[in-house]
Amino acid sequence: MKKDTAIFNLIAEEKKRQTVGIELIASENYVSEQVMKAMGSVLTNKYAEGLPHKRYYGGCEVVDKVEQLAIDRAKQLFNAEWVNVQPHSGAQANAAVMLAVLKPGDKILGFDLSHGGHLTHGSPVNFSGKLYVPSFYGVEEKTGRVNMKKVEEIALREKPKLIICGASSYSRDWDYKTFRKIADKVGALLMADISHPSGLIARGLLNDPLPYCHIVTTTTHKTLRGPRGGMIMMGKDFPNPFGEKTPKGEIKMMSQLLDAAVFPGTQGGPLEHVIAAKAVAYGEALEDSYLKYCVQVMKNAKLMAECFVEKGYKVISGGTDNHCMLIDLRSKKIPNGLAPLTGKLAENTLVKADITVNKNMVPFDDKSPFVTSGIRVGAAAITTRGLKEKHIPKIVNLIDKVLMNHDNEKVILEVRKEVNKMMKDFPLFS
Ligand code: DSN
Repeated sequence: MKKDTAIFNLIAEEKKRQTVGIELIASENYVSEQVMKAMGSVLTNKYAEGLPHKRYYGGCEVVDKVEQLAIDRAKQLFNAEWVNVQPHSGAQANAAVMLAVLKPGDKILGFDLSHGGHLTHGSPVNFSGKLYVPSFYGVEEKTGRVNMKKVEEIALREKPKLIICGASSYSRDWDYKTFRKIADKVGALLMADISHPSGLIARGLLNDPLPYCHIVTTTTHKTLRGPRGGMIMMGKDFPNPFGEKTPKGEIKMMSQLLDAAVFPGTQGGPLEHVIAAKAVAYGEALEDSYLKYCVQVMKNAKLMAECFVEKGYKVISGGTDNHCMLIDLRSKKIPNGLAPLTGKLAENTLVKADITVNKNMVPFDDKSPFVTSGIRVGAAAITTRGLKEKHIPKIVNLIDKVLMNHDNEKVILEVRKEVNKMMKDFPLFS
């Protein structure tokens, strides 16, 4: 077989891009070499539809042990009674939950996408908004925070069957206890999607949804620092409230509905190589060094938000409790004659200086999702590289310098050189 130089040259190019730049996309991180090795292993060759020891294929005795280890470590990490580690992504995990607990046309209540929610929480362009009938809560314009009284009002009015808490760009912690009270009041099930802060939650640094939410989903590749993938968990399994029975006439447990919704409901063969990499990442996340990492992520993010505020940027809600923040660029004063900032312009200009962020809608945005008025910034990836508080003001200064000179290629090039020089001190790959 001929070596595929086209692809391997591109992989080398991407490796260089990841190495020389400052990565601030809040949903990205750098996995360890052993996580990558597990993903690139012979486990990719194996079909294993089903669950450990209940497969539809022969030869699964080794992958059974791999998947069981992933399950056991995930349970230990999150203090969960039940987990399914097979979802290929967070979207797949959420699709499986909805298939398990809803019928088409049922009502759901989620966090508004334009306020920081996620596509799979009821957006009209996503299966969740096409198959189910969504309503939304958002943040308050003044505080940038979710107001639980408003959530309750909307829940009482809409009577959803499923309430979803969790976000893809919200910098504050969640009041899962009050969400559960509201869910109980309206007879809804409660799901938390903790994809973004799951690592920080696992290590006890943020509120824990597992005692309060019926079902919890997460991706595995953000703060959790594992391979791209998803997972579904329950703090405690419970008899399904829909009366679905086993062939023997017993009420099925919720775990049975969820397992069936993952496979055969929404997926085929599990990706055992990715599940092995998840197991490695969960093992790493149980170590003391990962707790230290999470503490540093939060310190870096908090300081970064403060530095942006000091420079005159509006950080939604005024700061952050977790790893990320959302910046509304509209109120930043810019030099005379310079075109106003948008998320798109900021993202495109910063990338020329090897600083990567993503444009993001901000609450009450007047621009389209392709332009946006904001950027989302996170500290998970740079903290993996080893950056600490002393580096944060410098990064914010560099970002500000680029944005305040976004028409000046010379200044952008100077910043790029500084970025590349700075990141040389934080080698990533051996
Ligand atoms: N795209 C992910 C994020 O960036 O948060 C969510 O799916």
